[in-house]
Amino acid sequence: MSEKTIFEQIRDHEIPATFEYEDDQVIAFRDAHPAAPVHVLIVPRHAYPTLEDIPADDPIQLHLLQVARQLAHRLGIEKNYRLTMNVGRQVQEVHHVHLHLLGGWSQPRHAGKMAAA
Ligand code: DGP
Repeated sequence: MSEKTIFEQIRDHEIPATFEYEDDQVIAFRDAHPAAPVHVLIVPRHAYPTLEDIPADDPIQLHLLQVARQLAHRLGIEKNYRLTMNVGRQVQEVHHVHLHLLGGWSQPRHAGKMAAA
């Protein structure tokens, strides 16, 4: 049997995390190394390694966005937030697909100011 990803261990409550949401398809919890005042990871229960591993017609893709919007409202950041998804071995730290929801800044954070490197 292959080893579980860290996010599967969180899903299965084998390691702790601060959960913000869960349903039968996804879980959402606070990022351990927040890059913004609010930083939540939205993660399919099924451990697809990357977005490219999800079947193109799988509705989980839409569900990730719907949960992100819902959480943005619940966490009070719906006026300004950023969604990011790293895709691929060179850019993902955790090889279990996840959507980052970031927000809560007190100053403007235009995407053009994101680091290019
Ligand atoms: P990415 O680079 O897109 O694969 O982002 C992985 C994120 O996962 C990164 O922002 C830190 C977060 N992370 C890694 N390990 C843990 C953990 O054990 N618990 C939580 N809550 N977050 C983690």
